[in-house]
Amino acid sequence: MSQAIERARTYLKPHKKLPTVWCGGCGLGVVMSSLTRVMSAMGLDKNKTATISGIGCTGRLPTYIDTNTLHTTHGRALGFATGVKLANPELTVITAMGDGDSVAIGGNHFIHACRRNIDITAIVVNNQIYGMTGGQYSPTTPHGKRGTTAPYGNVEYEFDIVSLATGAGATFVARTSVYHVRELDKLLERAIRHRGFSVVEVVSNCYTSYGRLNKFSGPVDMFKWMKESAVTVKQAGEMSPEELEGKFIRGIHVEREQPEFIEVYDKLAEELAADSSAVNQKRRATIESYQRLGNRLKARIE
Ligand SMILES: Cc1ncc(C[n+]2csc(CCOP(=O)(O)OP(=O)(O)O)c2C)c(N)n1
Ligand code: SF4
Repeated sequence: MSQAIERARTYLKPHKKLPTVWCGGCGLGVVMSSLTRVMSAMGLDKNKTATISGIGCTGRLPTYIDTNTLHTTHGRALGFATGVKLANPELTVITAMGDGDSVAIGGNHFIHACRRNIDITAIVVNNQIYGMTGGQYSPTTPHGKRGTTAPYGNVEYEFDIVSLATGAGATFVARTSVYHVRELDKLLERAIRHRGFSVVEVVSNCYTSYGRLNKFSGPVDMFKWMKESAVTVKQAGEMSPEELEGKFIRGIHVEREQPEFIEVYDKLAEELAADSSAVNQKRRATIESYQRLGNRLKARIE
């Protein structure tokens, strides 16, 4: 075993039995090994790192990682992560969520975390289905594809997670797949280093609950699909919408600076504490504005 792999393995809990609970050929193992490689390459202090998930096959990921970990409720990884980060801003906080976890039941938390720009990294493993519960279609199941709840093909249209995160204001947004492992390592590291809310969508495969229903011959066939369907941001810039049909665009989509939520919050709190008269003035102004509103309403009623 190479030294790099040995170092990465130290980021796995020693008492956890391997192999994992995941099905053979599932992309989740690729995501976990990439994350541990990146953690070890960055030398992340395990005691100063928190890996947090909701529920689902992806939700099992932190249970193997040897940092502070939280396996929370479905759709609430980012809610818990926000609390953890606010309580201890020193921590590097990473969440791992499935597509259902992040943009179905957790959709509201997702868009507001993007908007808030809190320094958390969100890894969204998009296998295009509810894997754990047996293949119900999710918000990223492509139109026309089958799920157990869409036996004749999905009549809804799918979310584009990158566009959703971008529109909601995330300051780092990237996408790759479990086929593009080296890129995955690079993007995860870049996202973790980014100061603000970062999203890495990882297109993955669930042969058990999605592939079988959609005529893939096995997990390898799904990796082949990823290889053939991915185009880089640069290539996409030179392609027509027709040529981009059925493709996904990998690479960095957004990378920009914006003051981070906790920094802004702490600065404001400091300023207000330093100038208590400003607090009183603001309170007075608020009370007066409510009084004026009350008087106007009263006058209307009379
Ligand atoms: C509040 C609540 N609703 C529903 C469930 C059932 N449930 C467990 S996992 C899951 C879907 C998981 O799909 P996804 O988030 O895409 O993750 P994957 O398993 O594909 O990694 C659902 C609906 C639950 N555990 N809690
Ligand atoms: S059900 Fe799908 S997502 Fe879950 S472990 Fe199996 S292959 Fe992976």
